[in-house]
Amino acid sequence: MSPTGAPSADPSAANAQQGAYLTTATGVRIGDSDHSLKAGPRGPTLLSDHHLREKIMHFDHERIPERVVHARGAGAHGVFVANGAASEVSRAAVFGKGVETPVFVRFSTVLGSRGSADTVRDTRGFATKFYTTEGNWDLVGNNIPVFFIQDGIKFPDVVHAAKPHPDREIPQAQSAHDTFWDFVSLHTEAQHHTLWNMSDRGIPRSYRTMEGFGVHTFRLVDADGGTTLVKFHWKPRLGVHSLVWEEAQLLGGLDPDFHRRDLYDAIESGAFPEWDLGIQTFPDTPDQMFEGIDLLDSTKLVPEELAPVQVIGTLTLNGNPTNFFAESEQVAFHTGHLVPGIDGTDDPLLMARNFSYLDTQLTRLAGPNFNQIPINRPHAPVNDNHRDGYHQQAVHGGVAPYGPSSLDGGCPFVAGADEGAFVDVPVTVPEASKVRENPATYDDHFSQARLFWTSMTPVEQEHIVAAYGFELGKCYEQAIKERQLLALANIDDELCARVAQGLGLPAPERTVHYDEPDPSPALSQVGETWPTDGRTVGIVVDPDGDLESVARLRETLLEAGLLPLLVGPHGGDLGDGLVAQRTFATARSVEYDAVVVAGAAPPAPDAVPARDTEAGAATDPRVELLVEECFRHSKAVAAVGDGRAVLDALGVGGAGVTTGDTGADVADDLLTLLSAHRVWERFGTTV
Ligand code: HDD
Repeated sequence: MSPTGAPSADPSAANAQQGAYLTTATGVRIGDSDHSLKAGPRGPTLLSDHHLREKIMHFDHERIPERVVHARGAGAHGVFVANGAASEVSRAAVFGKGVETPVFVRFSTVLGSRGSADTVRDTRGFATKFYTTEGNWDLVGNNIPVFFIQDGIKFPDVVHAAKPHPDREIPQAQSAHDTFWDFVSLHTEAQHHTLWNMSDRGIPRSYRTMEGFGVHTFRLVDADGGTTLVKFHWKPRLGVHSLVWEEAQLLGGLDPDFHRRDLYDAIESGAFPEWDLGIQTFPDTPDQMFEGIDLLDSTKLVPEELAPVQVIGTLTLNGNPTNFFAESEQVAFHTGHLVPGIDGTDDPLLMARNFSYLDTQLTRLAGPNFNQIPINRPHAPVNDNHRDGYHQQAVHGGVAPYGPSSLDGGCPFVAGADEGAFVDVPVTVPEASKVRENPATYDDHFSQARLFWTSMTPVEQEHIVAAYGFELGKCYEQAIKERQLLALANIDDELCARVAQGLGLPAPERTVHYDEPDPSPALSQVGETWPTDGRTVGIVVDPDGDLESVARLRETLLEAGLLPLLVGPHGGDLGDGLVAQRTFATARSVEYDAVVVAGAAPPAPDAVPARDTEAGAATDPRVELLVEECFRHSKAVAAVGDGRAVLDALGVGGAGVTTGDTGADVADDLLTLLSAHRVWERFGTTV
């Protein structure tokens, strides 16, 4: 069991940590693990020290290769409960009404190494392993519904272009460099995915506030063999929210583990993250097209306005890993891990993935037996005829690991469909010659990028323009910037002109023409309100101020499911039983969704250098920075009592700023502001 009482991999299964005494790997108790065996206290170390040899040998080999992509990530245990809505279109047991299936989910960035920062601009992985009664099903998705390439044969190209430059191995975990923009500007089918990366989706607020997508079209099979094409969507119950770019950059230094910490803390505190799983369904027609959209082209999405997402169940993450390496690092996902009732399609991207995910584990987990590692073990009984290989854990009985066999009672037997066998759908393959070609529908690289752009509100468009300005501004090669501007011209002339202006380059003319797509308002993150559970509020406390008001505000926020953190001029007791969780020295705005200045905040003794304000009585400069940053990042700002003078001195006011005599006066406003995530109008654009 994990510390939260939720299910996790059983450590005893790995024969680890049994008994109270320190032992060698072979179970011999050890009397001294701190001193090597030497010829006298100052003499040479003896080769006969078998414990030293074993301890150092094992340490020397602790590291395994990181994932070739998605190296940086964090996982959690949970449960998926189906509502039965998918049973009509799939016979999979996991979709049966009320069926509860244990899951392990791993979120990740794509580009960075294992130790890189969480908040970089990148696509996020959202991979789910369902331990169903019929075997493991892995839904290996991303937080962006489209991909850079249409054919998996180009995966090494896009990854080589996006990873750090091979000569200096910089920049780490960034797409803001020449080789990335060189590739995507030459290879224009990547423009749709790239536009999503440049939008707020590229810098999520939290793993808990990301959508997830299966990306490809999958094929569901019902009890009678009937088929339906589907796309999978994960919808976060807390809504889709993002950081702003400056926050993301600051967090890269101030808290590179921001997303990992957020996920762990939320689960630990019982604020279990939840997502609804939904499907868009399409008739399984021979052409596999829907409303003119090629369902086998993973650079295209199907707008929700054309095919609504139907909820088929809910995922709750309720258990943190007990051991990061054993679970989050060793978990191995594979798009070919399918169960009866869920099948793939001929999307050439998916086909290549079906090869790649098995193959990569041979290097990463050093052999073909990775499904025997505790986190990967199916909960369904396993009776395969695979034998031997590195790290074999099983002691197989019998003499006939082959079939057909007349020994061992002919066991194991193959099952029929009515006994739960995976039956391949007899899809008709069109008569064709072998070719290295794309269908003509794959030639449209821009219409859906434009669809995304025109679906954004002005404030979201502003963020996109700024993101391109940053990324291309980091490139050195003029020709690459110019080529990318041409791609932008083919998406939208205003987008192109605004980015070009920032780069100091002329905006090129559009060269590709296509029908104007209808916008999809469902793609925007702005305009709705969401639950505020788990939102973090920094409360700046003056130990000489109205502590009763602070205590009541803290209580109200806790009761509303938020996480109020008291920020004091010093650590420890602030008076009236209030204890500082942060100090002026350790607090920084990026940790909070809102800030409350609950009293005067004169410079603490460790403040250097204090800045005089017009009001004469200087505020601690770190509190000024806290307020200024929260304001600049369009977060809710509140002031109570003498805290109002701090805001006045800084000129902080207007939309999203609430003040009062006591905490009780600002609590409701704060909750309303937080439910909209940002004070959108403060970004300077009408939304
Ligand atoms: Fe992939 C890892 C998602 C295309 C090859 N991929 C990986 C992970 C996610 C995705 C979430 C991390 C899994 C984990 O947490 O362990 N990948 C995607 C999506 C794609 C996609 C949504 C397009 C729709 N991937 C893709 C292609 C290929 C790969 C086209 C190769 C042809 N992906 C891999 C891999 C990785 C991987 C090399 C690295 C580590 C691993 O598999 O286990 O096999």
